[in-house]
Amino acid sequence: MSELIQAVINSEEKSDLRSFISEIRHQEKRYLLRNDILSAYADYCEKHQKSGDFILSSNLSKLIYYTQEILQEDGNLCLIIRPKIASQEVYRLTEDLNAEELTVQELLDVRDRFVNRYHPNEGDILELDFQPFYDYSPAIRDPKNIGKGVQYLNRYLSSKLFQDPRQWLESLFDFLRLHQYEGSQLLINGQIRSQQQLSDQIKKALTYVGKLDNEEPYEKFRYALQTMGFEPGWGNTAGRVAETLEILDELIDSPDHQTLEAFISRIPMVFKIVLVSAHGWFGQEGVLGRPDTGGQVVYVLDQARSLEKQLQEDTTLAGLDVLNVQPKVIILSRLIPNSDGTLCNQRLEKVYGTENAWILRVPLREFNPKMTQNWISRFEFWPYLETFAIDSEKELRSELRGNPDLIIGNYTDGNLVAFLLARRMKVTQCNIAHALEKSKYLFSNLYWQDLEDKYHFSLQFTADLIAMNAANFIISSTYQEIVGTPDSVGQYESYKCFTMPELYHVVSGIELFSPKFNVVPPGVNETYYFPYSRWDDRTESDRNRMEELLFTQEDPSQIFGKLDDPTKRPIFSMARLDRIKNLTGLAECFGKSPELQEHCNLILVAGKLRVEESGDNEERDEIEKLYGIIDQYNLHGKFRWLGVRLSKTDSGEIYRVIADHQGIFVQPALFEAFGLTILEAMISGLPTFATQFGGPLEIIHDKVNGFYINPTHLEGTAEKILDFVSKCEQNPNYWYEISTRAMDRVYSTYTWKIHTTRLLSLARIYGFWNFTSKENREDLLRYLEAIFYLIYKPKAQQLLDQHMYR
Ligand code: UDP
Ligand code: LCN
Repeated sequence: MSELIQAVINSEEKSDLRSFISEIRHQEKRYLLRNDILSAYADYCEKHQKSGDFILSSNLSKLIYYTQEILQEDGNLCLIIRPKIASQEVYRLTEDLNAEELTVQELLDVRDRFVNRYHPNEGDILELDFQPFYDYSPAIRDPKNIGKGVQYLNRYLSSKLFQDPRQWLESLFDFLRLHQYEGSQLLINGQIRSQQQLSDQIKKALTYVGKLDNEEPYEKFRYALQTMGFEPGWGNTAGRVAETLEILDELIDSPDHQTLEAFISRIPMVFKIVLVSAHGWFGQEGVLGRPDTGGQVVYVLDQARSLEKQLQEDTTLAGLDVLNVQPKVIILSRLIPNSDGTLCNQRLEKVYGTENAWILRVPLREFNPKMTQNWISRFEFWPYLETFAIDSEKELRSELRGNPDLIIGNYTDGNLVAFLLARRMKVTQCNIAHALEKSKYLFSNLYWQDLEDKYHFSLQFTADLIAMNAANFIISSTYQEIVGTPDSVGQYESYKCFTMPELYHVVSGIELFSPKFNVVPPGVNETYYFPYSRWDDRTESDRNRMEELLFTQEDPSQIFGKLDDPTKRPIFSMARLDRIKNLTGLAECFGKSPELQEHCNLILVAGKLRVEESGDNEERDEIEKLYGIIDQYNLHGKFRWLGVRLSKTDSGEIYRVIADHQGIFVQPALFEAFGLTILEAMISGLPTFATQFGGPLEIIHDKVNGFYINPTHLEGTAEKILDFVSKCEQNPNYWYEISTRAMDRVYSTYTWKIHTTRLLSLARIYGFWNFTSKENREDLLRYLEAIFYLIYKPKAQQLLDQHMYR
């Protein structure tokens, strides 16, 4: 980048740079983000009648394209440049157009100065730097491979195996000896005492099982294998046992990454899993659509079901039915005594459709009953997490009759609890973010002090840093969740370097190139969400009920609006009424386009109809705004708003009924981390128009199996929908083409089966990696504990003190 800047400064483009800077200086904004920069540059080019050539290929245009932020200091500009994904350079451009590169520390000081929180005379600020802890572990080199950690790790491990076979095979042997299920030894017993003996016994066992019929059940030859040193865990039939032993034999003889992955994926080492989703309203009915309760609950429940099924399949295949192994999955959440008619006040609840998956709810200790007896917003939950983890540990041990094999945290609070539990129980920890609030709220770190009363970001971001660094592995739903796109910063990437003025500077908050990151997207529950064309699986009465609810039913208590012409093509959306979900934006887009209104009706399933019924400020604002838009654009007769909380069965059917009417689904969020409703709509066969900001960009291929929209461009969005509608009117096949490709996309890439197979394979490989690498994580974990006790806990105590007086 330095060359690019020099190229601008040392050419005739210098005068353009000077005048562009002068225009920026006249702007009111002193902190410009990428959109501001791009639009200021577009204005500049228009005003100065710059040629297309200049706009497309000048060095200045390139420099502007890569510039993510501009901060105006007194006479200087500070340019934060992102030359490629996951990298950043910072330059100070002086008034006389000299460019000097700034260090991360200098940049953080500039930012502090910008908000008048820079006090060098009062001493240095605490710097958090996690980089040294990653220096001795392998790192991915090419940014395009970020998020493919396990592939990388397998290659790395197998190359080690190749370089120093003796040491690695020793470790593998030690690892194989470790495994037990509730006191019963698995895989190999004490008769095999060395790696060499293992190798010899494998050959013997292979000769033995090779003579058996492939289908011969394991229990028939269990004792013969036992005398050779092999315990249950190799397979349920002679064929499967032979296969597993052969893979191990090959791994010992000629290791490569595929054989390593194939073998480790078969090791029976995960039977009990804990999924932590702490802040609550975690239930199976009557919880969705509330503020703070959306996709995470759906995701965790479906994941629990699918994990149980996969674990059962794996244990059966491994031949562990002889030990009566019963895998167990526990979703750990908080118990809420005043649970508003839901089951959130019940200690144990079985997950529907499972044999041994449970929601275990543990109450918060009673600090101030006004708080702890009730639902607490996720932004206020921080003081209760440590004691919740301590109490949960006891409950989990008694429910599981021991420790789990894997703990998965969800969202910041669940991830912190997972860290505390995993540390105490010495178990593999996996993190799932769902949504990192830091990038969702603009300038949330820079102005954290002003936002503290409402959001307590000092606690949240500290907890994020602790949990994401502590995790053995992290799964993300998309690549861009980790490192964004060429022109936008990723959610994890935003933790790389930032200031919390007067609290700390984060110099290196996370190693984005670490193999701990893995993209493993979620699936969709295929029991409830399936193609509209599967007529035999649909229930006619449900269909009729949803048809009426959507188009004709009159019930002012939960339905607003009456359609003049219910046969018009429906535009459908369903989301919580959060500002960021932007349903009001969709209503406005519809309101501003008479042509769209001529062809379509707009139908929303969203929140509540009345401000008085909502306990959430943001929801109340959105309700009022929606009524305002309906009146302003006179949408009466073309618009329906259902303030209903649908059961799963109904929500599945509602998408299909919209598809029966050849409707479309629109997801207009200002930012969406992933977007489960998009999968639900697509698998039902609905052509889907989704925001281009966030995860949907990876789910949909524009104009192939769905469409992108820019929800901040209302006219553009309306045009895109209209274009689709008119194509469908000209060619009735068009709707079916997109619909079919949408369904195919979900089935090929977004199923829970794919998700859990991958997740369990990760759990095994990271378990093995921790063991064999003898990677000393203790120093990192001690550093994280120091942050927890010295920064997090005092802040949490302050918040608790405030809660005591509520
Ligand atoms: N949902 C629902 N009723 C509502 C709103 C949403 O059942 O009124 C469900 C929806 O079907 C989806 C989930 O809640 O399964 C929302 O997940 P998504 O990932 O789209 O967004 P989030 O709410 O997590 O941000
Ligand atoms: C949270 C979100 O905001 C959504 O984008 C995701 O789909 C959901 O969690 C599940 O991960």
